[in-house]
Amino acid sequence: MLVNFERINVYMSLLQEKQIEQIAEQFDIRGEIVAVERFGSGHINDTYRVVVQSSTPESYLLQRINHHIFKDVDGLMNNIFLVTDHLKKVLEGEVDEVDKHTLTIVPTRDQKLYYLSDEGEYWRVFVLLDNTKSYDIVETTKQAFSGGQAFGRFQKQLATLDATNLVEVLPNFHNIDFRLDNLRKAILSDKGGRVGSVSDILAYIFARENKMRRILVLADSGQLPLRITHNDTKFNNVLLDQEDNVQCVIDLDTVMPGYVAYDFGDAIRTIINSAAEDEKDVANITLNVPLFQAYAEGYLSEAEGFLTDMEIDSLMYGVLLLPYMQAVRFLTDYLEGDIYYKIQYPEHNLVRTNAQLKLVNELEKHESLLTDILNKSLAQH
Ligand code: GN1
Ligand code: MG
Repeated sequence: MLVNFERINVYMSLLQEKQIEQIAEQFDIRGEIVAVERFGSGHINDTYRVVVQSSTPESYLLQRINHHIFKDVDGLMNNIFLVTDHLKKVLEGEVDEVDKHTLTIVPTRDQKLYYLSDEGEYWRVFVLLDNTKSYDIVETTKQAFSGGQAFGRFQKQLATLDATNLVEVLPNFHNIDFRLDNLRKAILSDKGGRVGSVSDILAYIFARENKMRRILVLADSGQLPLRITHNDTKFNNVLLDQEDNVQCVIDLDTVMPGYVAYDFGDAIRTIINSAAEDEKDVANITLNVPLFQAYAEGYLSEAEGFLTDMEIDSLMYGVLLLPYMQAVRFLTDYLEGDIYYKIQYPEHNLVRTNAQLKLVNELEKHESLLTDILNKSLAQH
């Protein structure tokens, strides 16, 4: 299902459009801007495509950064600059057109990485990588393999960048203790008056608390190295070319120090799911095992050389943890009255929670099968 990066038909008044065009004009964009239109399917930032006159070779992506979530915009943009700059250096000599394989920040006319408007909003521009595809739901093993290669290569390329140069943009982002504490706080304050209606879900979540702490336990005892990870490895954050080969990893907002199993698990969360992240009918949520195998093979073909044995063992923990953590996050937002994720209807966060927990359930049932597949993929290398 090719959904993302098509024009999303959201109404924009002419006034809004004019204002956003004026913002776009603050940036070092080549060519005359003729329009801006809504773009993409992110839950956090607002994204627009900047249409420039047809003779201009590049297209652009304008984003309003959600600074209620990303409070340190300066640190965030500096991270993205360091990461893309490093990737470009690594890619030199490896590929012909470096700028097609990594994001490029377009600075403001006064050479800043972002623009702060009079209204106190933060904006940035990237070169839009045309002629690429991204998928919300994976369709073929070739796509899954490419996705695995993309994130494996991304981690490998960043292994030579000093992690201490990056700020932790969202502290504790994938720390399950932190996420469960937030859920407990949301239960206590019950702002949305919804706690009574989700007691079964809460029981299911808290029954798995200890099992889901396995990565933290390993990390706290120094058994897992801290690396630079992407931290939002949804499959639609990989751009593929027309033949479904890897082209570029996008959405670098959460690139920061982390553990490899988090990236592996978050990717599998979307890849192995036969349905959407917010599927309403949980009966439709089943595991697509061949896609899991293809992603694992693609990932290990790039990453095996630098992973420790313990990191390899931790990958399966990440597979169970990430959908679980995502359910905890969606449910917390539901109980807090939907203040974090964009929603399309009132129960959206609850639907998302149930969909993720159904996935956890399926993954638990097939844990040994998936572990065997991982081990077989390893044996091939
Ligand atoms: C958010 O940027 P976007 O919409 O892809 C979220 C991720 C979640 C994801 C769930 C900064 O990502 O952590 O996995 O939604 N990003 C942030 O779809 O919270
Ligand atoms: Mg994101």
